Amino acid sequence: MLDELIQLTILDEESPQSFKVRAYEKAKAALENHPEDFTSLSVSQLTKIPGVGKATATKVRELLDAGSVAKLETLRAQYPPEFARLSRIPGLGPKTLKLVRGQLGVEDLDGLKAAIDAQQLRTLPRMGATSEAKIGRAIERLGLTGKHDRAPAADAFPVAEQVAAALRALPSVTDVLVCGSLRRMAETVGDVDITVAATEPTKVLPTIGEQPSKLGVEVREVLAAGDTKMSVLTAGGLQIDIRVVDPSHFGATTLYFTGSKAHNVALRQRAIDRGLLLNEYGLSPASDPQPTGVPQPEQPTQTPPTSSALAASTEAEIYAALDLAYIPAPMREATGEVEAAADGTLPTVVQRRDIRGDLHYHTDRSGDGRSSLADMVAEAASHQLEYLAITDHGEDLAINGSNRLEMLAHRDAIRQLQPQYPAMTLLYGCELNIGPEGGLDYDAEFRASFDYTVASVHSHFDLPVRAQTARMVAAIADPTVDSIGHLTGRYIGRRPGIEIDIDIVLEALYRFDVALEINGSLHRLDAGADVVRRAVRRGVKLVINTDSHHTSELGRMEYGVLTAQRGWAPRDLVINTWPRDRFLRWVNTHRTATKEHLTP
Ligand code: DGT
Ligand code: CA
Ligand code: CA
Ligand code: ZN
Repeated sequence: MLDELIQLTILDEESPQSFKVRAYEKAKAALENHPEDFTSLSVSQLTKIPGVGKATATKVRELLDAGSVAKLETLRAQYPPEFARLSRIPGLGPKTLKLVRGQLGVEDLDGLKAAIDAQQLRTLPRMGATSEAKIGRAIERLGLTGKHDRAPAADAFPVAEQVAAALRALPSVTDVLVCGSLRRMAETVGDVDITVAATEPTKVLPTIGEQPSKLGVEVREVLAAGDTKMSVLTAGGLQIDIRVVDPSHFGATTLYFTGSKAHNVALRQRAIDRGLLLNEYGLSPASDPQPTGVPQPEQPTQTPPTSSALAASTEAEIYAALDLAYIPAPMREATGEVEAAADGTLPTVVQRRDIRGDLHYHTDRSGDGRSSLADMVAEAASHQLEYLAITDHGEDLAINGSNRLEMLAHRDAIRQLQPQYPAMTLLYGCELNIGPEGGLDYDAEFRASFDYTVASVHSHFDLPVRAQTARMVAAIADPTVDSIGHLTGRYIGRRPGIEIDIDIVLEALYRFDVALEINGSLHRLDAGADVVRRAVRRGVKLVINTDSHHTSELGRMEYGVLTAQRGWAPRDLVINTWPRDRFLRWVNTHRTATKEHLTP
């Protein structure tokens, strides 16, 4: 609710810096950091939380009590999702958006595209042909298509997880799984698909009945409602499809609704080749061929669950019955996984439980970090990590970076904390900034004094491909760089990221033995699965990180791992699955080579 309120208030006040916006943002951070459940607090109790003002407290209470907020409803009426969504496009600030709407009558993406095609944007104050072209290119590169825009995974995941949790609490429900493209870890999704197993499948959805808010999210519209199927549109404009089935064929249904469609087709063909029938109810023997021309009495197109099913309750038994290795959901895109699962060449992809360290991790030493060193380290320890690189920003990142003296003091603090954590090795690290020509922070000698570094792009997103590639290669070739963070700097659905010649960059990573990060932030998922798959083919080392800036962000590791699976990343190529000794040996070799390189 607060995120949406902030977004719409920025539009309304025409500035992300307005007093109201800042108050909401401050309150949001305060509530997120509040250690206790605040849902039963009164308005006056809420305002006692430092950072929460009266206006926000009232709205939070209103939402908790009434399920909606009047102010937000008013803003929504003024700025419908099709319009509000335009503010994601780089170059379209709230002031420009107001003009685009007021003077050109643009209400949605199609209108905006038409205005660009008609060269109308350049006629507005403070705009020109260059900024018009830039906006046009951003729309193209973000893959925005129209009203039925796909939602970034970062928007869909929290909603899906909330609804799944609400469904889990309903009577007779035994299992809930988010399926579809979200389970396959696609970067953007058309809609959310959720499969529910229940001992009394027809009794679950009717209990929601007239109160769709029981789904745990704000519902704008119920699109369809039956006993075992339901589709709703959330206030944020996301469609959610729900199906409820008997636990006896839950696996067959989740397999079907996870897709992809092309993967399903390949599986069904394999079943047919073996005289079997695969559908959303299970894998069963195909019925004997009927003589043609004879009318077939009540032959249902979809076989209901029968005792003849060979496999139906779990996905694993269906794959096994088709003589296939189990295929993790993110790999189900019909890009060779069925063939590989059949001939035993499917790679053993990395799993969450294989991860032993996090190598991109911030504290409030960084301007954008929100938890202390002590808290961040304690949180990592509670996740049983064996090694942790604390990589606060280098000095070139203007407001967020640290100078040498600050870094050295930080190193002392890290060293002092180490004895408390005998089971976890703390590395004094740094997130270096890759400058427009590949330059890095501090000087080589100071950079060599870190235990570990990750270098990333945080600026100059618009250079031409050749310049970006050269910039990246220069950073990779620098002997003080151990890994490259969030390769393109993209923000899915919001900022396209740099354009590079990926083959050249992968070749450089391989040659210089620099690891490529898979950043687990849902906004980034960078390097993305396609790049990861190419990196794997080239033998480039990988590292999966959370890039946490707060103790609540360690769960991102899961999304990073799923992205790695989607890129077919084998466990052994991921350096933070290695046992501590092996990992430290690799880092030390890297750092020693660095120091030798620096000694004339
Ligand atoms: P999306 O929602 O566009 O991001 O992509 P999906 O893959 O989630 O697609 P969706 O929501 O239309 O359908 C969910 C799954 O249901 C899909 O991955 C596979 C299955 N499915 C849907 N329609 C068909 C179909 O016509 N044939 C087959 N074999 N499977 C289908
Ligand atoms: Ca879907
Ligand atoms: Ca769907
Ligand atoms: Zn970072």
